[in-house]
Amino acid sequence: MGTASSMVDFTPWPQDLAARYRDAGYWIDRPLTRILDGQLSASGAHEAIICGDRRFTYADLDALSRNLAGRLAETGLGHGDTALVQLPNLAELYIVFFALLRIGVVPVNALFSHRRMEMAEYFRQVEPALVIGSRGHELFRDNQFADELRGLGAGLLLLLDDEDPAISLKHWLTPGPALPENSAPTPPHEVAFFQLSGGSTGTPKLIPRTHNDYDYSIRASVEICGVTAETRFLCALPAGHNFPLSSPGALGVFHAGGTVVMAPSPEPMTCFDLIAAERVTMVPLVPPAVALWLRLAEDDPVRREQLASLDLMLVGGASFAEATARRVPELLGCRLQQVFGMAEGLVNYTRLDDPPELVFATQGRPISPDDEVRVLDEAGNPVQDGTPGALATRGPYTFRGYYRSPEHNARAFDADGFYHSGDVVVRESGYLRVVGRIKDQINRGGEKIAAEEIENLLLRHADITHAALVATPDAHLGEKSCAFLVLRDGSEKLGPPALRRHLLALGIAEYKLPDRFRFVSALPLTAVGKIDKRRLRESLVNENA
Ligand code: OOB
Repeated sequence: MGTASSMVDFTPWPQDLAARYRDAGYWIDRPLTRILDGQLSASGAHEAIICGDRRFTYADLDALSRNLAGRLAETGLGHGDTALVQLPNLAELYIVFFALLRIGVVPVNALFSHRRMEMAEYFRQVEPALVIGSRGHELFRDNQFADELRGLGAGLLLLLDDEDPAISLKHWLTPGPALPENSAPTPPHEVAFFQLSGGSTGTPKLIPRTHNDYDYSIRASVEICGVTAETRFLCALPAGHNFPLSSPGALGVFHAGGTVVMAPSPEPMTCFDLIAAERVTMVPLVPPAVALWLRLAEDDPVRREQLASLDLMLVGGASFAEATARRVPELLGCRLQQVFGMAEGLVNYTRLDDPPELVFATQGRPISPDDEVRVLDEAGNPVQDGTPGALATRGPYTFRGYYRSPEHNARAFDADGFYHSGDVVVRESGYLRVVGRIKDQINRGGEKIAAEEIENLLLRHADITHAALVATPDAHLGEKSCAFLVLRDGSEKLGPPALRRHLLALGIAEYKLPDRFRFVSALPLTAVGKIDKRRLRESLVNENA
């Protein structure tokens, strides 16, 4: 268990920059829990979360998170401790988040689509004292995985919907021991929680986010996106992801005193019904979901009328075609705001008063005047505006290092502390367009897949000697993944079902399964002997032509 003096380690900002961010009023040295505290006096009775037929006021959200915090503190959990949390899109996700922040326990919010491989990896990295999951997830349906985690040192394991009160999260949310006087969030300049990196490496990386940096990105996003107490925000993307959490996200909505309406997924039928029933005004979506919404609205004028209250759609996470962007206001009757962000920090928005050509054709400009963005050529020199180059950035809410990953950090950051995101962008008059990618990642409709992670797992198959995962264009998802494989001489032919079974048995999330497989006698190499992924991608495009 943690002690008051222990802290979760992270790479801090240099003193001079930290001072600048404080002087400019970005870092205000308040914990993220003040997002709730701020609402209580003003609007405790106002609805904070609508989740199915359950409605939670700000007073409820406060009380429930205090109940849980009090019970957790009683077990000795506190500063220096971490938690691994995996919950679906339910109010409990926010309640647990605030409860943990209150007592200075640092959570990782795993995605609900994550399976054994991802959960075990996050567990290994943060060594959590507490795990919170759901019986609704295959991993926790029986007790095997839970027992394994206990064996590995998880002192406390709570499950959302368990019958045994000793481990039922529902029970832990009921009033119990009061929150001890001396319990408090971690200091504002220290780690509040971990964000998940989309990643491009063999193992998923964690991003320490401090109260100060995250809180600033939330407050500024609220301004930029016009969130108010009247905002009714539909959370249909995975709620722990940086986009629906903080850009401006549910936390931005709580900051402004508005209402978050939970949806299980962005599936349009359910979402349209929710929008009509709850008079939703704002929604963040990834491009493939927008395409589905457009199709439903176009096919069915009655459905389209359900969107009457919708005022603003934020679209981000993956490339969004200009032609599709233009159809959003036309067909859905709402305004559009493009978002180009990353869990590592930097978030760009088109502004609500921008002319249409910027809103439709760019991914916006950074939140902060102190977001420093460099667009670099292959030698690392700045390119002219209008020329594509690699994005590098530092600023008041862009992290300075992945958790316990010195080798990867040495590559991801340059000597000036700029984070190289692996995106290729074009900058004009301060606005960015995302035009490509140099990181070895597939962006499958906003869900990120690190090629190396999947390649390593494919290579664990006894019959596979070489593996390369590449992106292939897809009309619906933007990109899908294709695995090129070289099989051991004389091995039996391996079909896609057997390969998928192999990967699923290793416990990876289903979205990471290659959509296609191609068998080749050798992988093409570049002049320096690296796998020539460009050639592999081109061979797929030619195949489709
Ligand atoms: C968001 O965060 P992540 O961490 O899942 O992914 C970040 C990466 C970016 O580096 C970029 O490659 C891609 O996702 N991306 C976009 C994009 N927005 C993100 N690529 C093209 N166009 C866009 N608009 O995806 C995220 C975090 C906060 C807000 C919004 C998205």
